[in-house]
Parts: sequence; structure tokens; C-alpha cells
Amino acid sequence: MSFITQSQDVVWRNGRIATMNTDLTTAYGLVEGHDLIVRDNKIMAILPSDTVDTNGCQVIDIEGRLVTPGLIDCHTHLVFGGDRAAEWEQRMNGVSYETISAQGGGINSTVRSTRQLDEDALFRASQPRLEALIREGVTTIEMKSGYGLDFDSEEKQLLVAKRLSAVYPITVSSTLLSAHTVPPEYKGKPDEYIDFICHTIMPQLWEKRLFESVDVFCESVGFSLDQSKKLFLAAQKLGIPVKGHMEQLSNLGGSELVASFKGLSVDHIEYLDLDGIKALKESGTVAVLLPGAFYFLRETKLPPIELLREHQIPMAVSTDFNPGTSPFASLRMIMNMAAVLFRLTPEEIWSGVTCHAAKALGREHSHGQLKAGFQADFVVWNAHEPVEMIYEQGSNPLYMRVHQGTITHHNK
Ligand code: DI6
Ligand code: FE
Repeated sequence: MSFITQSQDVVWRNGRIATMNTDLTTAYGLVEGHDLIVRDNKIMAILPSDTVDTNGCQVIDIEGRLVTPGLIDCHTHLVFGGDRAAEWEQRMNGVSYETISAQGGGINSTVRSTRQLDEDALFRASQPRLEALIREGVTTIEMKSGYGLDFDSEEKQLLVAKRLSAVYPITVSSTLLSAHTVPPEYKGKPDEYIDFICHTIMPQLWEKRLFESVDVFCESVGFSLDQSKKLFLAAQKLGIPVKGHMEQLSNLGGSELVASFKGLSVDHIEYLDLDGIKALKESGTVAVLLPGAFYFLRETKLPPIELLREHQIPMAVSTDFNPGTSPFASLRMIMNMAAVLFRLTPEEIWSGVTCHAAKALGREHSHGQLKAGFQADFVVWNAHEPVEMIYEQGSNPLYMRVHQGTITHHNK
């Protein structure tokens, strides 16, 4: 016996633990015959069971079930008002995107609905979406603003995200995406709007600590490379990490821009090229893949997965949950899409929703792996192999969900 527990510890015994620990050489960092020892909200140690003296503390026998880190959804637009179902029905009936836009559809229709709701109503609208993700094992989630686009509405979205994190057993990382699109009041004046973000929205909401990073939609239908750079320079002055919706519909060189700011992640990246990939390698930026939007928009240009692999760029996988291009409140379904549509391997996908997703949020030293000193965020599954959670859809194999050491769900 080399490890003697304390009375407040909880020992999780007889699990197959897919640690996703990048120091281990087994697939998924899997260990068997080990105890997962939790003290307060942290993992104390993972040790061979025959070396642990449980010393009378609580022991939970998980009877050979699989344990993984809690899932991390590192890119969502979860807080918004209304929906775009009617618009989508029109699209499915053959109405063109231009016509729908001209009728006031698209991002700005969600902006109108979001502005209309007060904070309580926006909170209630967000609850079922978050609950769905929690139920399937998500323990950390990123949430963006970007459907308010004026000071009060951006603040309202971020306040709702903060309230969700206080009410639900989940860790929330908020992102300022005021540079999502040009709001109607600034129509034709994108530079003035960027100035308003740089001088007013960003510094004031940063002062209130309502977000952790700054994002931009860098695209011909969004903001230019120069406008994105201006935003990032202002963020850098305040010490705010940056990331971007980059290379989704065309290549503007956005990924190189993010890399030059040592940004956290570049997201979408269907049109990313080799120069961009080399820049990401230099800066240690994560490539976030969003197969839900690819699927829903019936895109055909695949992200350069093979090159990302070759250059060992960490790849994350996320829902991009939003009402326009990825209305999917299921990270597990997105994991399936990452396999079928993007041809990621099951192990790459698991890394994509755990350790690499944590890195995309700047939390790679505390989240996304099961190892000593990390947050005790994990899921016990009614399953034997990690691939099962990617393979079968519609059922919920979650047996127990643990957030910061506390059991939040216990299913049969
Ligand atoms: N890229 C997208 O695909 C979504 N936002 C973004 O930056 C579109 C969001 C929407 O249509 O509401
Ligand atoms: Fe997005």
C-alpha cells in the first residue's frame, strides 16, 4: 500500500479509465485495475487498486464501466432568442438565401429576437439547450455573445451565460463575439462598428469580467482581415486572448492572423491552406472542427484534415450550436459527424472533445484529462469502449456524470 486516502476522499474503483492523458501511450490513455481518487473538486491520483488503502473512505464500485473526462463543447452560440425554423423551411422549399436575407432573415433575425427578450426570458430560452448537453455528459461549455450587437444586448447575453453557470453544474467559458455581423444601426459602416466594439463594448464588458476571450467572424459576409486585426490589437492591449471563425467559406488568411496573436483557436477552417497550418503549428493554436455547420449547410469542401494530422495540429470538435447553421444540441451526434463526414478516427474525436477542446479554451492544464491535479469532471458510461459513444445515437449511455467531484446525474 503506497497511498492512504483521507476520510473525505472518494475512490472510484473497477472502472476502465480512458484518461485521455497525453503522457500515456495506450489508446485513449486507457488504464484498468486502477482507482480514480477524488478529493474535493480535484483528481488526487489514479493508482493501481492494490496500492490504495481506502482507509474507510467512500468507495464507489463502477463494475467495469468506462470512465472518460467530461465532454467539453468549446464553440457554441447557445444563448439566443427565437429560432429560425420557418426560415429553414423556406430554404428547404427552395427559396434562395438572398431572398431570405432580403426579407430580414439570417443572423440579424436572431439579433432581433435576442434583443426583444429580457434577461429572464433569454435565460429560460437557453435552459433546455444547455440541459440537453449536460444530460449527455458535457461538463465544460463555451458560450458566445454575438446575437445582441449593441452594448446592452451583448451584456445581456453574457449575463445569461454567467447565470447559467451559477445555476447549473457546468463550467462556462464566455466569449465576446460582438464582431459576428454588422448590426442594422451600423449598416454600411463596419469600420465604425468595429471601433465601437474596440472602444466601448469590449473594454467595458472586460472590466466587468463577463468574458474570457474575443472572437470574430472573418469572412466576406462578416468582417475583413484588417477589421479583424484592429479588433485583435485592441484585445491584445487589454491582455485578452483571441480566436476566430476563420476560413469557413473562403480563405482570407484569418488563421495566420490568429496565429500571429498566439490565439487560442481557429474555428471552421474548411478553406485553411498549408501556410495557415504552418502558422498554427508555430503558435500552438487549436484547429476547431465544426461538422454540424458543414452538414447543415450541405458544404462540400472538407477541412484539410490530413495536413492538420501531418503537422500535428491539435484538433477539437464542437457543436457550434446556433439557430442558423448548426441547430444541434448534441455533442455526441457531432462526434458521429466528425467520424462520418470528416473521417476523424474515434480516438482523434475523443481528443477533440476533451484535451484539445480544453486547450482551445486555455484550460489544458486543468480540464480535459483525467490525471492528478485536474478538475474531477468525468462521466461513467454504460459502455465498454470509447467508440460506443460516437457510434450509436439517440440513446443515452450516460450512467453517472460528475462535475467538480460532485455526482450530478445517476441513471440506470
Ligand atoms: N458562422 C456561422 O456559420 C454562423 N456564425 C458564424 O460566424 C452563422 C450563425 C447564424 O446564422 O446565426
Ligand atoms: Fe460559430
